[in-house]
Amino acid sequence: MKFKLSKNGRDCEESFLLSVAISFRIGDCFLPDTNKIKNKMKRRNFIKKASATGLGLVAVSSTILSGDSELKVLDKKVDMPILSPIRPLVIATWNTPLAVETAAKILQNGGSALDAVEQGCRVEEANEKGQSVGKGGLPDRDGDVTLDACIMNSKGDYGAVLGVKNIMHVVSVARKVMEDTPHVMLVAEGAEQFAVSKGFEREDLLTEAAKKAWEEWKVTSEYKPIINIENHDTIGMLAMDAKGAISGACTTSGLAYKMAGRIGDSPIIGGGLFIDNEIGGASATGLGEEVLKTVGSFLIVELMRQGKSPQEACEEAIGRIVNKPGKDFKNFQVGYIALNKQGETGAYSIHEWFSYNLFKEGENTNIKSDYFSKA
Ligand code: SD4
Repeated sequence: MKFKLSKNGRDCEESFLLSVAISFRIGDCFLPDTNKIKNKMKRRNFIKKASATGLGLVAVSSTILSGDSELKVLDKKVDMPILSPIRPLVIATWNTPLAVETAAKILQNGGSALDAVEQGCRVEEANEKGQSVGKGGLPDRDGDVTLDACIMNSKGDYGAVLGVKNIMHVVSVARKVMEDTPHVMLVAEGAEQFAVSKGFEREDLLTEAAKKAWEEWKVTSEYKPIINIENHDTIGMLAMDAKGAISGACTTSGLAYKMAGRIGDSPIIGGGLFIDNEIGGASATGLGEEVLKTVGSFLIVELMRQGKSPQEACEEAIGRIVNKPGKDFKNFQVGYIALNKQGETGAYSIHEWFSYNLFKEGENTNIKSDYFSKA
């Protein structure tokens, strides 16, 4: 089947496949009006099929794809990603609807994935009810709330702060580290001083509720970091904006009643978060020590690079933890989320009750993750 294509209607020919692929990218203006509805339907079917394969060999004109008004169709075959209609897209750990909605709104208004993940994570940092992130996070064994956060952009830049006291929006401090310093990580007092120098205000992060919980814990003071299998709020968020750029962020107060100075996976590149804009991104939650020992988020992105789907990659990363000889994983949880460049997502955890929020095709849904430990 052939269409006539040109600026007005018209003087160059290409295959139906090409016209559909191009019309998806640059709108319907090249298709004759009378065929618009019919072709929209065909385009949808085509896109569905194409996005299942991820890559398609199509004939394209680089001029057309750039949106240039000088339209020339060159007989040139290139491998190009078939764009899927799912942008923008946001995925985040746990039941974090407001954070995801905030990120999604930024993307729907044409904002960047980087702004989306930063602003989305800030919602949870400010949510005092969340006991493992930001203000209201449970303290370490000495009663100090210390926060960890990191952020990565689509260029592969990374910034992180570790063990920071008195500053609520550590994800934004991490972004400042990434953008305004020659370093990638700042820790403890140095990070706090840097934050203050950038205009962040010091405040007490220990809420009455968290103080009460800590005082109750002190009665037994069982010296064992607690990892609650069912109830977390540490947020790892991945977003893809309208341009297809992927960014991610992760922010936490870490394990409740941890040793002073303990750092988990959340602020560590490749542990709690990894982004490679060519491939996709991944983020982790749960017992950070186990995530770090398997470099979980980096592993997932590398598995996707080798051709695994986000779901398969998350499952294999959980497998690397639970299949260690003699590993007793009954009392800890790890959960992963991932997305790839085609807009496919995945999630998997060791135990039941890990969930994630997904914003896709205009809908923000909390979804229960599949899991390994099914008695
Ligand atoms: C940590 N991964 O510090 C974090 C904790 C977490 O929900 O995710 N809690 O190990």
